[in-house]
Amino acid sequence: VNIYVVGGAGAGKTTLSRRLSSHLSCPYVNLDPATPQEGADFDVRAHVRTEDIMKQYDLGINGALLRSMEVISSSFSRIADEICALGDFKVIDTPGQLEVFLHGDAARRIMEHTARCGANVLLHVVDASMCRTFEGFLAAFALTLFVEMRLETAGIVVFTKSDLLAPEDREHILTLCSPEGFEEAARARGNFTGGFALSMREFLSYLSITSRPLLVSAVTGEGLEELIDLLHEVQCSCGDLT
Ligand SMILES: Nc1nc2c(ncn2[C@@H]2O[C@H](COP(=O)(O)OP(=O)(O)O)[C@@H](O)[C@H]2O)c(=O)[nH]1
Ligand SMILES: [Mg+2]
Repeated sequence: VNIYVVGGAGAGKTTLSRRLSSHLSCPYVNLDPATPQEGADFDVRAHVRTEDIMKQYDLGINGALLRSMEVISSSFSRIADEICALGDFKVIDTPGQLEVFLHGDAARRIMEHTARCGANVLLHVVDASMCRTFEGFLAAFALTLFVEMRLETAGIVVFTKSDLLAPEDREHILTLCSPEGFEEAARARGNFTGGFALSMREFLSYLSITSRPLLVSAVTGEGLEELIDLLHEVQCSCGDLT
């Protein structure tokens, strides 16, 4: 299983990737060309380093990040082969900013290639604090759908930093993950947000959050065992996340 950990900047991708790889005793892969990662079993920075691209092409950080992804794309098969050579389970950390990973075709080309050596799974990391309001939850939900569509891969949604949630926020998030709770919250809005939510509710069933809402904390370890069980199930069922 190739576990691609994706999500917004600062959502907790690297922290969770590191914990998962140590729990599963499996390789940790760094696909972020801008961030050095000590002791990674494969580091894309062996191929491209964003700080070098900045100098070489006289680019700012954003331009250099996008250019870095183009360089990655041009050597995708070598990178994917090296990742595949690492074994069965591997945790693959992605660039800090989600849109960098989604830019161009680097991610899709690598993922298409690694699908030959195991099922690809997206672990979509969402900062739980973003989902304390219905609007925030809806935005996270829409973003997840967008990412799964863009990468043509099904995912597991993980709400991170659960240790920072107040008990009532935790309850609220779990309620919104149920189709009934979601619909009730949408109907209570009744404006643009409510209408949008109701038109989207059918898609909720495509995401893992309805059947298995996972609140995870890298600090307390909450939800980690459950997440690992789910990943093992994915391995046994060859990628079926339901
Ligand atoms: N309280 C708390 N902080 C976390 C947790 N996971 C990550 N963080 C912190 O959030 C920040 C961003 O984490 P990082 O893994 O680098 O995010 P990334 O940009 O998605 O890779 C760091 O300061 C982490 O220490 C968590 O479960 N609980
Ligand atoms: Mg990171």
